[in-house]
Amino acid sequence: MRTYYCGELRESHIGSQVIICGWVHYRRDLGGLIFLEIRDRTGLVQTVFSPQLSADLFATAEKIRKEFVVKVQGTVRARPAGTENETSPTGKIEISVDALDILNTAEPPPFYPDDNQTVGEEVRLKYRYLDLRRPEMFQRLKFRTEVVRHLRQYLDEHGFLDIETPILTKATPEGARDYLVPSRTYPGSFFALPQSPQLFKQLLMMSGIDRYYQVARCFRDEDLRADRQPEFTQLDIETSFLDQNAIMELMEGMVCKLFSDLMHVKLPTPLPRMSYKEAVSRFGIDRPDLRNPLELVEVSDLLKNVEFKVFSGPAQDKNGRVAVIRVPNGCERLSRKEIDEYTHYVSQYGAKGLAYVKVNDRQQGREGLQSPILKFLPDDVIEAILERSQAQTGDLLFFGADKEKIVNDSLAALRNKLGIDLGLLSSEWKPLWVVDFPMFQLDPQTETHWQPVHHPFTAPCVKTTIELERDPGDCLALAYDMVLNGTEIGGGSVRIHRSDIQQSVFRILGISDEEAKLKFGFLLDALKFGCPPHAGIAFGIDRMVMLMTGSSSIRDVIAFPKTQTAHCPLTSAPSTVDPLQLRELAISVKNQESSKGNPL
Ligand code: AMO
Ligand code: AMP
Repeated sequence: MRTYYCGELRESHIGSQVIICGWVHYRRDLGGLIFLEIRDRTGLVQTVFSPQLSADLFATAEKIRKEFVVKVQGTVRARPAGTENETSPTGKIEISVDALDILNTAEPPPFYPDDNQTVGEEVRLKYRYLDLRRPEMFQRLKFRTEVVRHLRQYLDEHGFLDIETPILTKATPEGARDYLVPSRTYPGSFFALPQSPQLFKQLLMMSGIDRYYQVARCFRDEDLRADRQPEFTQLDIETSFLDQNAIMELMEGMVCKLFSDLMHVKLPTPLPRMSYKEAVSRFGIDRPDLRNPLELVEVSDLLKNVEFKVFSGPAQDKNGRVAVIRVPNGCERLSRKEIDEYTHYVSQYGAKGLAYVKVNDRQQGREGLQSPILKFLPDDVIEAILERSQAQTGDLLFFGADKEKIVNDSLAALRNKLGIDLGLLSSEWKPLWVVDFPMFQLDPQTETHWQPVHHPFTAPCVKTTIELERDPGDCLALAYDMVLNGTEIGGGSVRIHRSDIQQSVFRILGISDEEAKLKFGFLLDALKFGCPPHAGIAFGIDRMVMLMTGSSSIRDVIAFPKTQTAHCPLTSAPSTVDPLQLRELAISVKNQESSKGNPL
């Protein structure tokens, strides 16, 4: 149909007869002349209709409206002097039109590709095909294609096989709820959509495949955030006979090459490594954003014996913590109102307050400080806190005191927010590996049951079940997360390849032998028939592309994402189904009222 894409035409084409196809992006009628800007995925080009050439053609052009789909034939010519557009790659030329076909008309759309700023995300997602006409959306999807192509190429060159695993499967525990699919042939039974291909990739190692990858769709029914979707894509990887260091090196080679090829960014090699313990102690979180210079400083030991119960209580509690964040020049950068706003902000994370100390003059000791809590603290403690936090004149100290989790969550969030609000983030890329995770953590609800920190197939550092069961809380895992600018982009582990260890982990997690057999019998069987040591990882492709394209939401790099409340405004999914369909599936919906409509 066409001879060129719109955005390809240049001065070198002057004099050529060309045919282009696309959407009418802009229409300008100057009475004597009509200008149509035609858009396709490569860009825009200006076309000109003059009544002298053909009255019919001019009459057709007059009928045209924005977003009509057209085919235009004409001759490329230089724009008259003074009318060039230096900002457009095609701005020096235009097409003098000889023939025009209207391939399709368009009603006025709810928004035009260039006025997206004024429409809300719900509307953008409802008319996603219009939203995707925007050049930046096209560029992101194109970049995503390139990312996936590069990753595949690296893995192909390193002997990996691309193997598909089932979508209709059994629960694959990754810590979220499952999306279930009812079976018609087995009434009352359900498939689960995979939270990840975890068990299948392990089975592939037991099959001797040795190196596997898959660009795999994963499904998790969990609370959504800017970097989480219920349906997302992993680059899923598994290898046999590689130890933790070997797989980490192979994977950082892949990520560094990707950044070098596509972003012209040289990431540090080897990537820095930090233990989970250090990350949580210094940043309150296991995915620290190292672009941010602020740190948490431990002061629990200094506050055990002070009168102020808000501090001494958590300082004496073995599950408590008191920590400080020092904000350089915080005295003048943060107003009283802003401090109150930060206090309110951390309350979402369970913090009961946010004590602060203004260091007006470091030389003057107590006299140089300003804070509602000073009266509760003795001189030596104050001095020790100032010393340890390296406070300087003009700095402001924020304090978190509570259960460890609350202090970590609230100060980590505060650190991130201060970093952004005060413009403290450096402009470098800051990747790291976080390693030496604990195997288990206590369920925050019951505080008595163990949960896996990764998934239950992750190998412990110890070699025997006796060591493992002696003190599960102390046991470290052979697990590693890749973190980039505060986002976890990948996570993996060495796997358990011995059935006694696997059974012991299930026992610690409170999964009885019968339940383990029922849920994971196939894995336990497979472990008995010659399972090689194996290790793997999965990268979140959407998250990587989000970071690489500088997008603020994962939804901007997915063609048809779900909203924050996990529905699709375009198709209105999820939606109710025909009662007949439910009957065939032997399903009756208990509460018709709540299931009546779709979520819109
Ligand atoms: P994990 O659960 O850490 O590990 O997931 C791996 C990576 O997938 C991405 N990710 C997500 N991206 C978007 N939306 C989500 N809801 C979401 N959840 C996870 C993250 C994360 O680092 N089977 C293991 C991997 C393994 O052990 O090999 C797993 O799925 O970038
Ligand atoms: P109060 O004695 O509750 O008035 O608190 C005195 C100061 O301590 C206020 O600035 C509170 O914001 C702060 N504060 C109270 N509870 C905590 C806490 N758990 N962690 C940090 N600061 C707190």
